[in-house]
Amino acid sequence: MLTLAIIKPDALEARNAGKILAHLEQEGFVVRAARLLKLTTAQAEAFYEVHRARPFYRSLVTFMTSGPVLALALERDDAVAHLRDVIGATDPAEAKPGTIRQRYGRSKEQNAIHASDSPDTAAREVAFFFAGGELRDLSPPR
Ligand code: 3AN
Repeated sequence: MLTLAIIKPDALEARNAGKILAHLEQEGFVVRAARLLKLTTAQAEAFYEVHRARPFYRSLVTFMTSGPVLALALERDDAVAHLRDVIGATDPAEAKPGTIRQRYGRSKEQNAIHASDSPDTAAREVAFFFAGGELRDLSPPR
């Protein structure tokens, strides 16, 4: 099963991307696709469309376009639920010890990493960043 993670601009700026990726691999996730990109305003608005009515929407779009992000398609058993556990609560101050957001998040907005919140969302979000052919073939190396 696949899910989508995004290492956010705050974590890349702090050079925490490698530590976060190591944490994810340690948790059994396999990287099926990865892309470093700077989101356009239109892309960030579309990605966070469900939050359009929320008071933090404009600020979130501004933050998510403030620097590069690293989008990751990750595979594991029960990937969606497990990744939500590994990242921790939205607010790093409330995230359990040892979670990625507790370790690397700065604030409720600048919280280091995004993870899809349901299997349906994961399918949509993986497709937002990656075409089917870009997902790495998991067959053993020849
Ligand atoms: P999560 O990322 O834990 O699923 P959501 O989906 O409620 O949380 O929010 C999406 C993103 O919006 C969060 N990752 C965070 O960057 C930002 N956000 C959520 N709540 C707030 C808030 N109260 N103030 C500022 N930013 C927020």
